[in-house]
Amino acid sequence: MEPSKDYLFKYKGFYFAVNTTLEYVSTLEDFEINDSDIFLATYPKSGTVWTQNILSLIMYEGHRNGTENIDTMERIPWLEYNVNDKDYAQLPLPRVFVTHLPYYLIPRDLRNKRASIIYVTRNPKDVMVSYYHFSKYMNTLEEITDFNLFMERFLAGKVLASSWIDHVSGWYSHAEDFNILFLTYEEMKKDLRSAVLKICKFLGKKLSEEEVDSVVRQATFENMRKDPRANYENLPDDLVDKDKGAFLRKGTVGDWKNNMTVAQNERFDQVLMEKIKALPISFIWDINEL
Ligand code: PPS
Repeated sequence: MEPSKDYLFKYKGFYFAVNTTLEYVSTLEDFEINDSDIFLATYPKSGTVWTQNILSLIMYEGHRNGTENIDTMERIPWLEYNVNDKDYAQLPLPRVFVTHLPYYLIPRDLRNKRASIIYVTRNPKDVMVSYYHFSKYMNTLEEITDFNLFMERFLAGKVLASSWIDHVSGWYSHAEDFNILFLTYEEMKKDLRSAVLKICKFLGKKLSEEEVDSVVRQATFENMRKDPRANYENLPDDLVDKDKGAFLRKGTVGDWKNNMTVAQNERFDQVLMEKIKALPISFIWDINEL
């Protein structure tokens, strides 16, 4: 079954939500970049908002010490969903953007190792389960209550951001073209401080011990959940159904085990596991493996 045109449109083989336009996304390959730009790229539900908050805390002292009350989404805007029609060329440098774009639709100038990209992946069973719950919460996504049906859509890449495996393998196999740092959700979960330090090193940002402590403290699941700047709670009511979930839902590793039946897990493995094993990533599937 094809996704409903009320929710998604396709551009160059990639599904976008209808809260952006084909005219706009088709300009992004020519989007002008600065060498100081930072792009956070992810497949949905892989730890985007988490890393977005970490980047905001690392880059902006006023966020770290609480003197600036700016929502992460405003601070680090979505490249392909420019909902407020901002002139991105006018943003102060260094600009930080977040995107779900595949490697082949990203601004062309990022090739030749210009600017900095951070790409975060997460084990795809947790991605899929998180996505399933998210599609009930987000009014811009088609709500599919039948998990089996949602899984088939996910496996076929007929969801926003298309195929998970194509997204991840595309970015990894073109790593040489970019100045890119790869992180996983699970390594952030295992040792958040090390992940923060890795990001600082990659971006050449020197923070004191206390500043790193402050970033780590404000980026834990529990603290982010309470932080209106970081938890996306200020999204307009027409965009989300606040009775049906939250951006920060469980924040753990292995929640797929509470959602997938044995048969569904077998089906998932049958379709994707061979390709997953070919990726240069050792996925962690269970919280006890951390
Ligand atoms: S989106 O819609 O693509 O931007 O979603 P994304 O932010 O990529 O993914 C949402 C999941 O990330 C979890 N999350 C966190 N986990 C651990 N620690 C922190 N601080 C954190 N912040 C967000 C969030 O809970 C979603 O996962 P699930 O499994 O649904 O809980």
